[in-house]
Amino acid sequence: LEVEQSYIIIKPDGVQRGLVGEIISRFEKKGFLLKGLKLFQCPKDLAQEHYKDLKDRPFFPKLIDYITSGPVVYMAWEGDGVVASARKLIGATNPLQAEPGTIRGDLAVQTGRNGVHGSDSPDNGKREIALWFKDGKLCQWESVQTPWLIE
Ligand code: DAT
Ligand code: MG
Repeated sequence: LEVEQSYIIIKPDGVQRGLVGEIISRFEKKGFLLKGLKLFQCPKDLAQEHYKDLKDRPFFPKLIDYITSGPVVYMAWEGDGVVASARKLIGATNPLQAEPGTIRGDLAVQTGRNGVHGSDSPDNGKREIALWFKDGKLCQWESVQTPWLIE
């Protein structure tokens, strides 16, 4: 049986603002399993492919400029229900509407600088992980915490 995975990006503003540890910490402490991670400057063509569903939106060029403007940290996180749960941990797209306690609710003020990306469906999780982890290699490991998180 396949375990669900979500693709998460700490966007350039999150890296520049020194929030990498804070953001990773939210997913770690929740109890999801980190299966892949890289600090990386995203080229334009990859950004365009990643956000291809938004290519006709007026903000698309600015979104591509932003996501390629500096290094990002990208990750694959695993666990039952991780996609929907990560979206809740991240909060609403507009940080001013995001609930306190969420990453965007606590750490950001503008949609165009909302700090973090999370897959919106398990299928997109798969698609995005395949797109960014080109060699297809995630780290295969088990955490000693798992028996204390999952009965
Ligand atoms: P999310 O990142 O919450 O999944 P999305 O997939 O609809 O949101 O959009 C991707 C990113 O594009 C989003 O994080 C920020 C930017 N964006 C979305 N809607 C926008 C808008 N109306 N104006 C400016 N940027 C926007
Ligand atoms: Mg989205």
